[in-house]
Amino acid sequence: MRKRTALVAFAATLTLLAQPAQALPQEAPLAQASLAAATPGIGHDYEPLRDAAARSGKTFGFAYAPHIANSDAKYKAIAQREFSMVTAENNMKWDATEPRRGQFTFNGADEIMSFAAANNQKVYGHALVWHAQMPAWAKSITNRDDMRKAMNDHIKGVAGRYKGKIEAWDVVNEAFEWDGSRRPSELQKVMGNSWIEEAFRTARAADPNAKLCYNDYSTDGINSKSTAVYNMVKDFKARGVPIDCVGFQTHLIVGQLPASNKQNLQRFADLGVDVRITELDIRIQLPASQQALQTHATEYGQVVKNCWEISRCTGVTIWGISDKYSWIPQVSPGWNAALPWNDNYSTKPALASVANAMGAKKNGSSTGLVCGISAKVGANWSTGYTTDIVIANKGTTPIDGWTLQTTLPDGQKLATGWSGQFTQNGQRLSVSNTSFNKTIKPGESVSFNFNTTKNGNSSTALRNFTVNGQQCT
Ligand code: G2I
Repeated sequence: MRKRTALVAFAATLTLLAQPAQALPQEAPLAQASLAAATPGIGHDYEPLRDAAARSGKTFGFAYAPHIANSDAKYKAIAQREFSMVTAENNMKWDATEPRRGQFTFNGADEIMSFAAANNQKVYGHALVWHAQMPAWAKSITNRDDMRKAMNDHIKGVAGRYKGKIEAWDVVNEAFEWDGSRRPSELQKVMGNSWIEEAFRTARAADPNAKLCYNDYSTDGINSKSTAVYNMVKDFKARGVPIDCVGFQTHLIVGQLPASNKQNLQRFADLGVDVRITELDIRIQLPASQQALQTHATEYGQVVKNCWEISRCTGVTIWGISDKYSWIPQVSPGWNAALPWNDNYSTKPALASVANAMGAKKNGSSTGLVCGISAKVGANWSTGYTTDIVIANKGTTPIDGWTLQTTLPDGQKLATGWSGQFTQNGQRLSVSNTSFNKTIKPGESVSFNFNTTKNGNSSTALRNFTVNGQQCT
């Protein structure tokens, strides 16, 4: 039994008020939430990288494949813990969402939206119009007006469905060649130069709140291709074509990060658009040497630093989590080791490099915050339950003001809380101190409780606890 303090006694008195109005079952089952169990195998002891990114006003994202999360608990745990933004690796593309003309299929895309909502993550939409993963029926259109209709109907169908819920859309992906000419795709050949701006105008009308981006690869330094994109963005801004952002995929080969990367991002930002690293990975020839892994780490850190030093850079998205599922070996046999987590989820030096570039704190060390959390289910009835939480200060300095965060099971809603200030955003619940339980002295603890409405989901297992952005031991 935890040592009781005056504060706990006070909170315990309030607990008596916390009984739900509904009739209680005879015996309330007890459940323990253990943080260690909630985040298996993350491979490092930094705070969640999303929390570090948030302190700089940035997001840290990843390319998400729902079928992997459904079969791999470590992938899912890292996906939930580390990232504040989700990009669909494949599920929002044209072939996935409109495999037959006019017949939209949103199963995978919807799954991504609900995963992101449950984990309080933003969604980066990828991609409305792209020459690859364009369904055969669309590729075979040869009439200009018909192609325009197909493209615009597709944009309206997909962007319209998720209107108001997408942070930013890659409206057009990969429309340029390395020499700065337009890629001779079916879109370009059938519609001519105006198709890109038409796509942006249609997207703006379909979802006026989403930021609209152009996204491409090998545009990471100043070169002919990035300059062609730059000139297009400049022209769009001058003529009032709606464009808000440019994505730099940043699929790199180790040792080849362009020296002009930051300068290139900055010149786009100076045009008045946001910039983002949208698909970062850095491939290495296998087996990866120690030296290659060091360069890999340095370059990962440098890319994050470059973004962090540009106020209009909204953040960094990495193209996957573990090498195990990376797209690289399919297209470049003999190459991989491209991500911060390897096949068995140990981390490479790149992870620490990214964490340090973001200013991430090691759990419990940098701020002196050493805490323990106990979460118990008190009353549990058919439509709701009470959770009693105790935060203990296990360190040597007082915790002066606290915010606890946790994730409620899907669909559940906070009903009423006691002895704290409660807010819910998606499934993420934040509880901050009141004036009377602000300070937790070393060796002492505070407690509070709240009722949750189940909304048909009987789970009582809360996940991903943090206090002041840090996990507790
Ligand atoms: O190619 C790397 C990326 C370049 N920028 C745009 C991104 O959208 C692109 O992502 C990749 C996905 O990571 C792959 O997962 O796009 C590929 C297709 O162009 C994706 O690969 C495809 C496979 O080629 C298919 O065989 C497979 O059916 O993924 C499909 C769905 O799993």
